Amino acid sequence: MRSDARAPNAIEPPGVRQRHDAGYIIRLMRPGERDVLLVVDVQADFCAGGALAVPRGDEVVPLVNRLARAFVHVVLTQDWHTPGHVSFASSHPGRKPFETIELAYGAQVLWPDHCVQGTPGAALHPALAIPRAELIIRKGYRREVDSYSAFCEADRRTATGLAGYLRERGLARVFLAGLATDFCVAWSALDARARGFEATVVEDACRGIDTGGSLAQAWAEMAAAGVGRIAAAALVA
Ligand code: VGL
Ligand code: ZN
Repeated sequence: MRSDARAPNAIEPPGVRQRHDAGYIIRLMRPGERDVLLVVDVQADFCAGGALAVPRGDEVVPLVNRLARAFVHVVLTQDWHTPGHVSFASSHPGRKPFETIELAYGAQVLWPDHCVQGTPGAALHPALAIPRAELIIRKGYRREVDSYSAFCEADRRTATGLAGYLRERGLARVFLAGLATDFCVAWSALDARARGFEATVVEDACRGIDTGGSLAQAWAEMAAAGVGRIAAAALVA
């Protein structure tokens, strides 16, 4: 990230520090009292050996742990589905994972069974070490409705309560890391913006699924919505 490459969504933090790194000047920012790290779905099923493994998903874990130590406030999310959940291909006879169907609330990508409540696959990744996390938001826990977003279920009406929590605590800037960039991270970032929060994706602390062009589409939608992008190096010195 070049210091002179002032992207439209670049962050102008108070107390900017700088680090010189291989010819680049990296603007460092120290997360403060109004900033929160939202760690999205770093769960066993989304990592190697899991039911819906995100390519190289495990790689984010050490970086997410380091990021979390740099933040005053950290919130985690957990994808948390019932058995027989509507987002599972196995719930729709004749359908296969990664196909899309139309449900009452709109298009739904079908997935392998994953993150079933209380199963080992739904647990946070065993190497995730964030003892200070203040809140864990579980989402997608109703059989008939999915929820990629940490803020709002796929019916686009039912709130998870996260926006209220952040507002009541004076947390205005949301930094996102975790899995998957093109689904739960992107939907959460977009919903954060729609609810009046600043949102910035820590790009190298996320990994995508990328099915049917979903990754490029997610980045385009996030850019259009004013979601910022930052490298972890700007936050962890
Ligand atoms: C996710 C697909 C299905 C995610 C959750 O965490 O991005 N993706 N459920
Ligand atoms: Zn899910």
